[in-house]
Amino acid sequence: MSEVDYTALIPNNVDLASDARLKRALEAWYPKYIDWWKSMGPVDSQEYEVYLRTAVGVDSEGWAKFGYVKMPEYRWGILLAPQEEGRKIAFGQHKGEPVWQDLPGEYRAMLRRLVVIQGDTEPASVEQQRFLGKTAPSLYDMRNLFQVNVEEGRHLWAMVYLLQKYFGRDGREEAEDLLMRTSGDADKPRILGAFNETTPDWLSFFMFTTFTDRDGKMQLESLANSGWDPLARTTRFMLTEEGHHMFVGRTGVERVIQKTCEIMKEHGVTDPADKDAVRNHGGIDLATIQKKINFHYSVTLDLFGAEVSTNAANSFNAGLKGRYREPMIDDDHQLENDTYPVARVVDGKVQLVDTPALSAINARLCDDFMDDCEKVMLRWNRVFKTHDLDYSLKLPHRAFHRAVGEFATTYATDTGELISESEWHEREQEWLASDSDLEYILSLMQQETTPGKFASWISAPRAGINGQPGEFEYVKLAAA
Ligand code: BYC
Repeated sequence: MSEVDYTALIPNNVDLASDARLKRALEAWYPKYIDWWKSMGPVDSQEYEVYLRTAVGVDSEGWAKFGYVKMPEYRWGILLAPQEEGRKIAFGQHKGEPVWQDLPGEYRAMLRRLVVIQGDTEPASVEQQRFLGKTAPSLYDMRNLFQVNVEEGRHLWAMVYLLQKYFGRDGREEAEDLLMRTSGDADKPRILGAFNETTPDWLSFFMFTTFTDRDGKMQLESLANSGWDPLARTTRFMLTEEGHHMFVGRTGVERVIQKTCEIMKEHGVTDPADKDAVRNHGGIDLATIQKKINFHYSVTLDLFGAEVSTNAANSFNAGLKGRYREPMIDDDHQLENDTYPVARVVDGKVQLVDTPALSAINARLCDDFMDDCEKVMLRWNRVFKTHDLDYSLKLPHRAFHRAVGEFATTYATDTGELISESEWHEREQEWLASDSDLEYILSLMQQETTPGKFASWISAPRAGINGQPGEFEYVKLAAA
């Protein structure tokens, strides 16, 4: 079945109506989810009418419709990409065997862990972003934030469906726990580090959606080739929605850079290190933008786990989690005799070391992520060229500011020079925003609610959402 049943309480294309046990379990979870949304989702926004996209199908064309929706009434559905007839496992020791439609018992624990970790990030990001609507720089941006939030909510539904359908009582307990952990909570934090950081301002939000959502893309791409077909089909459809989240991030930062360049040009500011010259005109200086890149990129690199990992080797070997765009890689997809160059600390320097490829799966995915981020930097740096400004932003070195993996115990500059812990702490503010930088950014965060108007520190987007004109009222606050 690939038609989406929108008459049901939980829209779905998985024929939920014919599985009474599962339907009951999901319907019992629904009010708990709504309670969570109302208490942990976007604050004071329950009555806003938001111009949102809702998935109404799973075909690549025409899969979504746009319209005003109050967020608690959003149709969070369970949507799987269509099943591919005759699909075979594409990698690992089961390569060439038919994909599993049922849960492969021997891999139950590994799959449960992958699904729970993926599921945990979705509500975590909504929690991290819950106050941002209050300081949205425009109605356009507020709408984009809420769009990202409701779709992360849908991605939680996607994982909860897998847990409830395939993992019995354990799955139901895990589904409950996904609503019990809270981002940043001292006792019950979210599972992965970056999802316990705060997202206090919009520059952080745009950096998060650029970098951390891009980790989401990489991880979902790796799961989209899973030999466990329900996981592959679920994540494949999630990827359809993910593109917009990264667009919001990339173009958000681009618009901040654009505004800063305009201020610099207009007021004859030539020294990019002259913070005050830009700040005096309500913009965000380039040095601070660079520092925010350094933070969000490094924290996101940690999400790939240790570069050399038995967990990753096992899930690859089992055919559960592949590499980025696995089918397009030209090798035997089993990797038993291959090596992969992994950056490691040798003799006090960062060097590439040939490592068994199976254990270097995380390192490779992380490298692919870094390449993808370089493309984003090219886009951002193009803005300087169009303003004839001789400046470029850059990604920090992979060893910079790391808490997980090969570089967790070393201290490195933004260019990868290994230094002592004391020197790093002395120089930290060369690379990371200071409290006063962060306070300055916070001081700019004022809600702008006039349609078509934007805060002082960000320029207007090039085009509206779904072809809407500049003055379109993306969020109707009046009802609130
Ligand atoms: N923080 O062998 P290791 C997204 C744990 S984002 C805390 O190094 P492995 C989204 C690890 O759990 C994508 N703990 O790594 C974006 C393990 O603990 P246990 C989310 C960490 O397992 C924006 C131990 O360290 N999806 O969708 O190969 C908005 C050793 O693990 C961290 C996924 O990540 C950390 N950073 O890889 C919304 C996909 N890193 O089990 C959504 C599913 C590692 O020994 N998850 N640990 O107690 C995975 O594929 C893997 O679990 C990881 C870690 C890539 C996360």
